[in-house]
Amino acid sequence: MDPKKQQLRIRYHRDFDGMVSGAVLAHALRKEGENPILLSVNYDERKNWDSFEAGKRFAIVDFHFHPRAEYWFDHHPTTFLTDELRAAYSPSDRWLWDETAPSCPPLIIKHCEEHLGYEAPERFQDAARWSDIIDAARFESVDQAVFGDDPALRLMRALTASPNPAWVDKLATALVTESLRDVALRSDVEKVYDRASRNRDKALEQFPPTVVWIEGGVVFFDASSSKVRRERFAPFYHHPEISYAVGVIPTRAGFHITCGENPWNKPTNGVHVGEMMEEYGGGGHRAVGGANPPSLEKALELGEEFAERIVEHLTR
Ligand SMILES: [Mn+2]
Repeated sequence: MDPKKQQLRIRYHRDFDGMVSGAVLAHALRKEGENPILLSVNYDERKNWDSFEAGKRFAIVDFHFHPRAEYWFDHHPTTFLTDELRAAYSPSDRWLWDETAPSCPPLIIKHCEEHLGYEAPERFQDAARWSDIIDAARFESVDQAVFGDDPALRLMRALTASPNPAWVDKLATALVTESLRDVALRSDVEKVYDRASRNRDKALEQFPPTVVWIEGGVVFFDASSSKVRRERFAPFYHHPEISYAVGVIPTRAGFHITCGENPWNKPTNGVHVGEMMEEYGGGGHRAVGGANPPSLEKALELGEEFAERIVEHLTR
């Protein structure tokens, strides 16, 4: 490695597929003489996106496009923060966006194989398969999603109780050279996983009293209290017969309407959640979306209206 060359910083989205994406790219770039450092990205950093990592050499994976990124890979449809940024992107041997990809690591592996002559070890193929399952909620059952304890699922769960971002950087760095199993067996991971599992149990317990009504394949819940812990799949765990869960949850700044389709009981005549949410100033994908009304009162009113509209659609 050229000693005068700055160390490349791989900035990754702080979730399972983002962490694996960072590890894969770091491993692939070793052949190019790089010895990258892995650092997760904060959503807050989007505020001064123009000056992001100014004067540094960096790559971004599983997060917003940046024109100064030496390497950039993402699969999020919302990756471009402005139209100018959208116009600055075209696929190259260092950049790739594929919004049809269920998760980011498989696209990095394929791209590095095609453009860098990289050969990904089996442990990354394994991690990439799990990334697709986790990011696209392709779990075989709600039980696997909530209680699954394969190494990948233990890491996914542990991330929900991560003590600080530096800890996640440590795990991502370990994944450059170790398998999911080895990393999942670390004693610090076990400890955090146990704490995360207790949080999950508490969240499952706290869900039923938040239910406002269940009707026509839809549950509407009010989890706006900051005392209620949240488990994304709790509605489908408690009510496997429903097709949609609509609820109100707190955010740092206010309140959020969330709507998700039940991955294990998909309706035959479903709605496009993201497009419907656009009518409420929000957005999302076909199966999941959300919006941020200005007040709790508004969130509850519009959330309930949203849920009623789905009932009408499903039962008509
Ligand atoms: Mn991600």
